Amino acid sequence: MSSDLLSALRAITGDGGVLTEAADLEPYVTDWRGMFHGRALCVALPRTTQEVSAVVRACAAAGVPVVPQGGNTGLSGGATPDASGRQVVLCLKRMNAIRAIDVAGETMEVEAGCVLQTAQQAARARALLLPVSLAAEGSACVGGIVATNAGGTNVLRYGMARARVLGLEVVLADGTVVEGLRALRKDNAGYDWKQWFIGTEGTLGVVTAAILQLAPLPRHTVTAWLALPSPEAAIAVLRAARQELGDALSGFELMSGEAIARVEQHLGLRSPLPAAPWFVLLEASASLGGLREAAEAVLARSLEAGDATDCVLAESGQQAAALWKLRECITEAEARTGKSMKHDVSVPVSAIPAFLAAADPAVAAAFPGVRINAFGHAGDGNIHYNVILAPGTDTAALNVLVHDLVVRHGGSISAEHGLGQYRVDEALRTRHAAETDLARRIKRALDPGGVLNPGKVLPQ
Ligand code: 2HG
Ligand code: ZN
Repeated sequence: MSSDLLSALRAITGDGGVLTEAADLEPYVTDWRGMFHGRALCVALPRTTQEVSAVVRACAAAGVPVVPQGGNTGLSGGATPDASGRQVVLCLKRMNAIRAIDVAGETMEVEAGCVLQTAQQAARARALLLPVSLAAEGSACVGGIVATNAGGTNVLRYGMARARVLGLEVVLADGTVVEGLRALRKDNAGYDWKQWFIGTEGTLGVVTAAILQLAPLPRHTVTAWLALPSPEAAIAVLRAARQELGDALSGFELMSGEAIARVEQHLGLRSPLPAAPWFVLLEASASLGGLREAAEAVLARSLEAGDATDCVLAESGQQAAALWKLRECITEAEARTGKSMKHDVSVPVSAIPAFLAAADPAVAAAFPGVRINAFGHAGDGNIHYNVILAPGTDTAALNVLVHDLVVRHGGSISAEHGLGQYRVDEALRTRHAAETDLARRIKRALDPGGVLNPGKVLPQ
């Protein structure tokens, strides 16, 4: 039976289109952090939408589940197959064309397997900005960015991946290709069905191509690094930045002093300011002038009010990149410190200080010896409240404690990393039953046979 399917998949995908050797499968059956391990019947690498459709149809006919995968940079195990060895990993990397860029319309049509950074560079070469930016952009693929509704560092200004998607091409669980590659800002002709495939992690369909809304490439950028006494102060600085910079404010990252100390210790980088309880990395960009003056006004106001105790403004692109490097290396420094539990949470921006004030002592009291690694995109309410474990930490109890506090502060247990397989149980526990029931009804309607990424987002 499985050899019939393998022959069919080989016939569909041509040379190099099916991998079965254990060594070849390894990079596709484990996530990049090494947290989730699975097995697979094979990896299929189609080259066209028609081949994706044929692969899905063949798998559905054989009753074999399909696990879509792009750059395999997710943090929730959404692209890792289960342990059965029966699932087919459907890797979209060979579908990587940038099909078209419409400069006047500020849109780009791109295939799912195109690396995000490649798409960003192609936009930049035409004086346009593809404003989805995240640490994994050198490997993450556009299809995964869409399918997981990725967030990142400029959501505050440009929204999550969802906000960039104008049109989609999708393969359904029965192999049907749904063609919705329309480059329209306004399209109210019925259900906006593309939303069903954005952020649903390949459980309702396989994204094969997208039309993305680009933005004008700003001519000027300012980047600042501030030392702060507290999260309350950070919210006051954010308010000042919104008043002085308005929509030009594109990034507002909050990092604990411990998070930056770990980056300095493990990666040999240096913060331009001495140790402080908290740091903020603030960025704004615009094409009109006056940006630097506005940023200086934010810093002056913040220093005067005591919300910032020290600050620097980058004097060059190189200095700005060094500041971003400090921020982007926090995940790696955390990994080098020890095993951690990730909590990708969001609360209303104004509730960030109260959430942290409640969570820090509660976690310290219940789990002696753990270290909290709190950082994130405070401008949009997303805190990565990661906890570096001590020997014997009860991780299930830790999740419950943190997530219950998140819910109590009006938050979500996944701001941007999605549920994958990692947070399915916690989502079930913390969401309203009617929300889960609605999701189940949609899953049943679009994938009655359970072909697409079973066990992800919803329990199997
Ligand atoms: C980031 O903001 C990523 O750098 C990773 O979302 C966060 O390591 C994490 O938990
Ligand atoms: Zn993040």
